[in-house]
Amino acid sequence: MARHLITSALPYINGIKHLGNMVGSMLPADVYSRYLRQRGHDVLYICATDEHGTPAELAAKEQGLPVAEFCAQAHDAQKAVYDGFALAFDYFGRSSSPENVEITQHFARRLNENGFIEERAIRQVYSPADGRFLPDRYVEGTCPHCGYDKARGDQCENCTRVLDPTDLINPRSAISGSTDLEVRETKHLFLLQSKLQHEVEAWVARHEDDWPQLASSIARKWLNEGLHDRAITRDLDWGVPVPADTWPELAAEGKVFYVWFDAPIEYIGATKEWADQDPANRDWKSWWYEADDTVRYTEFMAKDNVPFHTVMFPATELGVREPWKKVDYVKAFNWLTYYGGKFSTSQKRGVFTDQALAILPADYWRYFLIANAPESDDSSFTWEHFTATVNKDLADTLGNFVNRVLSFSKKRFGEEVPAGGEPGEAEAKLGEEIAALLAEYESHMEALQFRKAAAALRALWSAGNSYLEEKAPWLEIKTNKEGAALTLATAMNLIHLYAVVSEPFIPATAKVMREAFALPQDTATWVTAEEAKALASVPSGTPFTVPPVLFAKLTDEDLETYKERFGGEEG
Ligand code: B3M
Ligand code: ZN
Repeated sequence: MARHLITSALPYINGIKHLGNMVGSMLPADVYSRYLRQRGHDVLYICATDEHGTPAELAAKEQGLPVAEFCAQAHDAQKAVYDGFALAFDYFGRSSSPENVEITQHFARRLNENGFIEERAIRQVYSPADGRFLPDRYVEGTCPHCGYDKARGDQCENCTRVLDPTDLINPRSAISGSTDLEVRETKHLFLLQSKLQHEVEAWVARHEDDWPQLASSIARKWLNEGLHDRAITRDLDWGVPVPADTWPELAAEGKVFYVWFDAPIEYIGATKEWADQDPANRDWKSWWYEADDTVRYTEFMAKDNVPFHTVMFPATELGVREPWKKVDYVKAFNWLTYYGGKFSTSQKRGVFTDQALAILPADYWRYFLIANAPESDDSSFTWEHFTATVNKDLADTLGNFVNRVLSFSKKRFGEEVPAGGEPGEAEAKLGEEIAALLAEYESHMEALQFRKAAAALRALWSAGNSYLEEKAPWLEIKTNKEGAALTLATAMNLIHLYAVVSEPFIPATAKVMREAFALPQDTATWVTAEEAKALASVPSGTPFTVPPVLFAKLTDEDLETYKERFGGEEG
């Protein structure tokens, strides 16, 4: 049994996230965590809201709330949505926690002691109209690299280049819109990444061949550009305070750490938050400190977050000169687009996580999103594709199979799994096929290839339908009642197998399928190859019930309604 630490990129606190944000981080992390738990591994899945930085302040300002109050409310609102999607975090923390303040300040002190932090006077954008410096997203303007005119001061979301606010062309205040901006001198702490370049390069070189191409190519690109010293403090009212014991002047000026300095440290902070809930039984440090040989750490994120996770955070962890766990595997995703364009909160384009749950249960979304995850390339959400996939894969292939097997058997043999004769050639062939498909599914999951894993799961579901069509118990029963009983009993064992192996993707539906059978001690967490071949885990005589139809088919009217409400290709 291995110890698996899993983290997914921390969603910014500023509002309910759209489906694209979830499919590129939390959802695949949940599917993978569930799978590993079912395979018997010791798994800790950690995430949190990313509560500092300009996104938090701007969002709080918009709602006329103090930032701390806004963050508390927004954290709970996001957590409620993720609960609705059955994202089974071991802990979903808050980067504004005391634990994260403590660890972030510790990291900063250690970096300073080791000569990797330097105080520098820099010229920063100041807005007289707003009476304050404008760091990061407080400035918007045109990206000097790609010309995108809504680039933010910290990163251009169009070309993902990391920017400095003073780089922007035609800069304007994101608070007041004022273009009357000055550049004034102010002092900040710099993380001397340039001094860690070689160590980071050596570390990346040891891992990049294992990582998906998307992650390793972005890390390599950043390294080839050369690591620049980066300001890791800001003139903001909200954030992890610079500790006065080490930097009294900057602390007195109210400087806080840059959000991307403290956010990755919150992975550790949230693990301590988790342990602080039950200190007698939870050892947070064993997951992070001197854990290189005992823990495998996998991170999930979208491509724009890769630089921070493969270069800046490892540089920080290397610079503290303490044995903190660094990531082993970076599962990076491309973008989920909406009809090829970007999801947009402000332009109300796309489906947001709370809206999705309001129209359909989580499993419809979980399956579609993972089966079409933007792994090797961007993928586009369209209502046409969504409704077609739900109808074909979920309603017809899985749902219909379960319903017609259980309904027909109940009607003709009663409410217990019927006693059939000895399995014949068809059952032996089916067993071999199921075992082979299960092995394929497992290998894709172990390789974190979610689209391929979904395809293998779909093939498992389809194999049941093919068997049923081939045996046709509704005809078989006319001439061979015992044969029909065998067919139905075999199909019911498939349903139980589907319940076990589909759980990572569609946990609620998996539970319904499993609970259809009154198995006294149904503790199966996975299915061995032998059990897959035998298809006899649910013995004849086991009482069963027929659950409601697992997935409702979506109609053309549904499709038109969704497109009307959320915008379609013409939007
Ligand atoms: N809050 C997500 C984003 O860039 C960012 C991730 C932090 S992970 C430490 O949208
Ligand atoms: Zn750009």
